[in-house]
Amino acid sequence: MHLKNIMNLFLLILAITLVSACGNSTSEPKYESVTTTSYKIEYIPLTTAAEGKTTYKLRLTNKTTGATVAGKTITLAPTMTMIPSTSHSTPYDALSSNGDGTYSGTIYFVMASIAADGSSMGTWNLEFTVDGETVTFHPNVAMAMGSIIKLKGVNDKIGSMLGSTSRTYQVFNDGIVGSNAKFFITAVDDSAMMTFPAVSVGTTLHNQMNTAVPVTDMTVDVSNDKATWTALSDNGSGRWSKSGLAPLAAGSHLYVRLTVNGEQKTTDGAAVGASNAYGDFTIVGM
Ligand SMILES: [Cu+2]
Repeated sequence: MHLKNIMNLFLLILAITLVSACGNSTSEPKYESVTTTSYKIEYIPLTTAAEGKTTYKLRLTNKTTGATVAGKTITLAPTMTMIPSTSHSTPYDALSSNGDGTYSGTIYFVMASIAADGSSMGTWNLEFTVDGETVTFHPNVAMAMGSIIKLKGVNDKIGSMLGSTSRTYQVFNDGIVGSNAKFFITAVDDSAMMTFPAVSVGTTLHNQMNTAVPVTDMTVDVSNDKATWTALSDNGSGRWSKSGLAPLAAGSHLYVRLTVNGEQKTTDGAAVGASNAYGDFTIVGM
């Protein structure tokens, strides 16, 4: 055989190998998994873990038999270990059993773990417990535009190492599509940033003296021009929504104004002024 023919044969074999490798990729991908005494637990991302709303599933199987295990209660305790030393939590929804051994969950990350330049800002620890057995996953959480707005209380404070600090409210993009806006709104409620209750009328917050502060009056307004404002409906449990808005095209802005118990929240915790009176979601194309 000529050298050229040998080369051609080699390329042909290489091509066949690549095609068959691609053919195999239709089988289910391997997910990150951890085993406990009784179970194998797989973490199945449904969206790329990122600042803001992130959805995922867990799959629970019997470690010995490989059978799927449905109907269990799996609890979550998320914490971010910050560089250098502090730590905090983030809001999340309870996991629900899908009946087939998978469990669906949503985490609303208040912070990315990877900076825009790729450097690490800390580590997220997603600690799941089932039947007293605990596993921890550490997904990298990317930055994401248009995923979260943070607004601060002015006289609305929580405790801190310095005595008190402005309470931060998180307005999460829970679905801004077409002419519909859905938000999930939470607030920090303790000095260690470990509790993030969902905020609606009826929620009880706590001030810097740990005195209960019931939310008796709350409005969430949106605008695309900062002139005409439309109020969202309070669906309870921190879920706010409005349909029939002016079309929310990619690249446009949706301004958000938040008032709780008569106090309008601001981007910096200072009194309402010309530039700090509202948050701004930049609409990202889907
Ligand atoms: Cu953090």
